[in-house]
This record gives sequence, structure tokens and C-alpha cells, in this order.
Amino acid sequence: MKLYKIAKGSLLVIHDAAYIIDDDWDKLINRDNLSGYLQQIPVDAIPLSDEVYAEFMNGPVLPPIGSQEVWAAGVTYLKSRDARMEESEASGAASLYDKVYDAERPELFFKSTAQRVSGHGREVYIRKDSAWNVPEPELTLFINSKGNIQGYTIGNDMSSRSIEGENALYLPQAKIYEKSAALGPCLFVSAVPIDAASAIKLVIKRNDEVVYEDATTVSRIKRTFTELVNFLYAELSFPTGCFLMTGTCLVPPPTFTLQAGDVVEMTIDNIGTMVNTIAFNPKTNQLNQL
Ligand code: DO4
Ligand code: MG
Repeated sequence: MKLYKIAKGSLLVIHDAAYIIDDDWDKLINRDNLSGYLQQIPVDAIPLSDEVYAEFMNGPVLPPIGSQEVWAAGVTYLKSRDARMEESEASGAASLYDKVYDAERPELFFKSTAQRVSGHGREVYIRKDSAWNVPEPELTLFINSKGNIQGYTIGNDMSSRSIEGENALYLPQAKIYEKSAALGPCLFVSAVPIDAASAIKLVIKRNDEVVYEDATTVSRIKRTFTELVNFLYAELSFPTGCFLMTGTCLVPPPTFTLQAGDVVEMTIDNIGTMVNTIAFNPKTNQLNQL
């Protein structure tokens, strides 16, 4: 089942039929057994006609988030560990990434408030004070307030490799700025955990030409989702639930950096494709001293 957040409420797509749900988004998704609740919707509701459904799907889709915080896990795939060890060699921080990959405690960091999150079909930003920028496609969990995973979406954990590589203590600046996170296009809800064989694919286009393309599967993750959730919820409460990006498994080569106008397409089996265009924030100014 796919649950979309749209301007008029929520759109549920189940067994090739679509239904509008009127509930408040936070209330709708923050429940135990979300999949059981959604499965009951067709019993009382009338499906949308094909024309109305198509009209909704051609309109803007909002990121599937209400008031939740977005958190992220790091260095959960070998690819991320190796890329970060390489970029931080000069700063002397390479061993941090090596150690955290094997440690019992995972790397978890705050990524975004809901208001800074972008969505499918929208822009994400690169920093003007960063020379090396990449998107990070991440399977993202929606966890309810009780700590139970209720759904999955695609997360774009935009990152400045030059700022993080300069000094690991700059991580919040490399990761948290306006529109540095995107979620979408929908929440995939299932009674069983998402298939570990699900493929994650990243395509980056510049002037309509593919400049980077790669894919792998969720199964290559080092940690279990439960392990990540347990550490995140150990001393934090999330009254309306929380989104957790589970780490990147794809990193473009060191010679690659994003440019304004690039189009980033992230696809995860069962969830769909999220497309973002890269831009600079028109409201910020380059700092003179940099
Ligand atoms: O250690 C820094 C961030 C790691 C990260 O974002 C990732 O592995 O996806
Ligand atoms: Mg990441």
C-alpha cells in the first residue's frame, strides 16, 4: 500500500484503487498497525475514478511528513565507510569512520525539522560555501511514537563532502541546512518488513545526460533496523513518531560534485522514485570571508 500526502489530505493506493482519507496526517500515520488500519479503508470508502486519481497524481505530492523530526544513521554500509575514510584522511579523522562501522553503538545524528524537508518534484539545495556536494539515497523508516516501524520512504540526505572531510566536527554544517533533506514520494506501508532484496538506485542527470548511475540492495546494510531504532529511542521520545534515514549505500566517485540544475532520481523497489532538482538557496548570501 502507498500513502501519499497531497494538498487535499491523504491518498491511499491499494490493490490498484485509490481513496482519499481525511484524517490529520500525524494522527493517521502515528498508530500501531498502520497497515491494518489502511487495509480497512476500502471497506467503507468509494474509490476515486481513474480520471480523478490521475488528476491527483499529476498534481504536487507533498513530503510524507507532518510534525516529525528527521534523524539519520551513518556509516551503515561499507561504501559509506570507505568513501568517508578517504575524504577525511588529511584531517586525521579516517579512523572515526572505521571504528563506528564496527562499534556496537551506531552513528545517529539529527538531520532536519519537518519545515526544512523538501519532497518529490522539488528542489534540494547545495551550500554556496561547499565545493564538493553529493546526494545520499537512503531507505527511510517511519517509526511511531511507541518505537515500532510502520512504513518506509525514500530519503535524500544531501551532504557536503568538503565540509565533513575538512573536520568531522563540522558534520552538522555538512548535513543540516535549508532543504538538505527530502522525503518522498509516498509512505510504503506493509504488514511485513520491506524486502531486504529491494534495490536502491541513484541516477544523476546533467543537461538530460546521465552523469552518474549505480544501484545496490538494502541487504548490504551492516545493522538491523531494530538496532538503529533501539538506539534512537533509548533516551528520546517522539510524540508523533519519527523518520530515520538508514544511511547511504551509494557514493559517486571522488571526482563528482553536484551542480545547480542537476536532476537526482532515487528509486527504491516497492516505494517508487523521488526526483529532486539541485539548486542554491536564493535567500542566502555567500559569506564574504570564505
Ligand atoms: O558520518 C557521517 C555521515 C554518514 C552518512 O550520512 C551516511 O553514511 O549515510
Ligand atoms: Mg547519509
